[in-house]
Amino acid sequence: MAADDKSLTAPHRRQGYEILPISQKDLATRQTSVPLILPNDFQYDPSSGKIVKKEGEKRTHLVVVEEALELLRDITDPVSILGICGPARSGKSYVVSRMAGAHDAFELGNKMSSQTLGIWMGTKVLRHRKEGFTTILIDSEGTGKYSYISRWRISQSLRFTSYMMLDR
Ligand SMILES: Nc1nc2c(ncn2[C@@H]2O[C@H](COP(=O)(O)OP(=O)(O)O)[C@@H](O)[C@H]2O)c(=O)[nH]1
Ligand SMILES: [Mg+2]
Repeated sequence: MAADDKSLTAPHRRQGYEILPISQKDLATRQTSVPLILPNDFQYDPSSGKIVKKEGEKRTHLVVVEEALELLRDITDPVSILGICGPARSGKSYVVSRMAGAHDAFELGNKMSSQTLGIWMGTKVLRHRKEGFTTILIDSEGTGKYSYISRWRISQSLRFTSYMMLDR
């Protein structure tokens, strides 16, 4: 769903926000969200927008996705982060998609297992017209029985990601 659906973006406008692309780079126009942090045994393929399992690689740590960092480097405004974390299948991706002014800016789950892997970033940001700051939207892998990553690691990664971005 395009972010210019008037009924989806009316609440943003009322609060003084506009929804803008995070960057003018092609990737930001082709995809509504991109992975920011992935487990090391997965790789991002920017041409398809999918993440691919690296066969034979053991999962040992999380890695930052360079293509997502490149988009962040284009922001010149002061930045705030709006991230969501919690149990799988609790509507996180749906809520953060609505924050982006769309129905499905972040992939929605229809299985019991977590649909979102690692930590993802929206390619649309909210910009407050008067205050002049940019809010980046972050979605995260659900925690719980079917999750790959523990709740602790997700919340730590989100905190660390926010810290890195705000400290630029
Ligand atoms: N009816 C309804 N469905 C919802 C709501 N929030 C999420 N869903 C649906 O529930 C499923 C899981 O939501 P998702 O956002 O992917 O959950 P996540 O795993 O926490 O990210 C999806 O099919 C959503 O469309 C809601 O408020 N109402
Ligand atoms: Mg999700």
